[in-house]
Amino acid sequence: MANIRYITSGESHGQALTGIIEGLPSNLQLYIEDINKELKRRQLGYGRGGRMKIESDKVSILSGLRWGKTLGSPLCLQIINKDWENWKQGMSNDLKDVGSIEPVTRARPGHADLSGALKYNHRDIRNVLERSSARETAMRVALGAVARQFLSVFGVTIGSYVIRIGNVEFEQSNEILSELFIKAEQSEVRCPDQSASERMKAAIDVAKEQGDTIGGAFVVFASGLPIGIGSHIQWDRKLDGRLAQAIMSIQAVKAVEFGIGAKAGQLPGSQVMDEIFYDNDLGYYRKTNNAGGIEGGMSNGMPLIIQAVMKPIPTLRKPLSSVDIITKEPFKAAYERSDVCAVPACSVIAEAMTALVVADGFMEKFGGDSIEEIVRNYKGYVGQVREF
Ligand code: EPS
Repeated sequence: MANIRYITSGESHGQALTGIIEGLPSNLQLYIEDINKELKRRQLGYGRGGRMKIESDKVSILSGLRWGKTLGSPLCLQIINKDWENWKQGMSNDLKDVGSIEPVTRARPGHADLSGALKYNHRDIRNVLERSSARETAMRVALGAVARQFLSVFGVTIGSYVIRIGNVEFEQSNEILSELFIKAEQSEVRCPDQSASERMKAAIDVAKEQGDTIGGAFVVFASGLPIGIGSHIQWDRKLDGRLAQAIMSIQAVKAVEFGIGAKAGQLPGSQVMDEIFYDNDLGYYRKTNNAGGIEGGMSNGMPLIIQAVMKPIPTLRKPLSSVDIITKEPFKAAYERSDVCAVPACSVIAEAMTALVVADGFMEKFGGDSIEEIVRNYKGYVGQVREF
């Protein structure tokens, strides 16, 4: 059903990540520097491990773009893994390199390792972990950056901020989303509040000292959506369902909520619904946004507010019990290189996934093969709603 389709390939220590995205209109101006800017945002964040010192992700566009504008044909994106230099034999596609590095046989709890090895019949867990690694999300951010540039034509902006690391919370107020975002961009943990940021960094330091890892939660928002992206008429057209799947698919995400989310189950209906008002200038409007901008599976004109939870990264320096898949002997897992906390990066990835879903919803609603045609359709519809 998707109007915009995309797929990624690539192993964490392989040659490159690639992505193909199809269904975008022609004549859309794309700025590669803006894609690279998003890639850089994903690489930041207090608590990342040694790998981020090796990589500095840059995208190349191999097809679908001519003289800065899309052709309407599939775009092919590529990000080279710099770490590949250190893995040329270990991750080679040539039979002659068989056995050049030791197989990984010790399954890490909380990873795809054990289920993946059994399902795909691999005696070397590296064949699983190389793809299950969150390295793959670099390409999703690049694809999302393309979707963002499409959405910016219609004034849609997407941002995020971190609200929790471990037990340290940022108390949310009614501050304007764009201002929260500007402050988050200045924080090493992407939290809008300076004192909470310091406490979050301290919590990451404690986890690191203890050989442990730490998770958290963040908010993703999208402003400027017209009313009616997504639909109530069928389960798989609902915008919240589509966003939930997209964000839940990010490695280590364990919960996705809209608006007040789980709290809605604890309050009476009178305190949950957003009452409707009308003003000659504003049209229909709400004073609250408990629904997070979606009612009946459709955008309702209020900003989309999504909250998501990331579990702690499962690669720990602190030993955990597991079993060797060859000898079946118990062992204590111990790994050197890993991120301690990737919640700030995860929020940037969730922005990208949100952009891809919303762009897909735009293509569904406004159709068209060229950007000019879509803009015409968009303006016609927005005018219709205004005059309703
Ligand atoms: C990851 C482990 C670490 C992270 C990696 C995800 O990589 P390595 O095993 O090479 O040290 O740095 O994240 C990235 C490479 C990235 O670009 O985000 C894992 O096991 O998922």
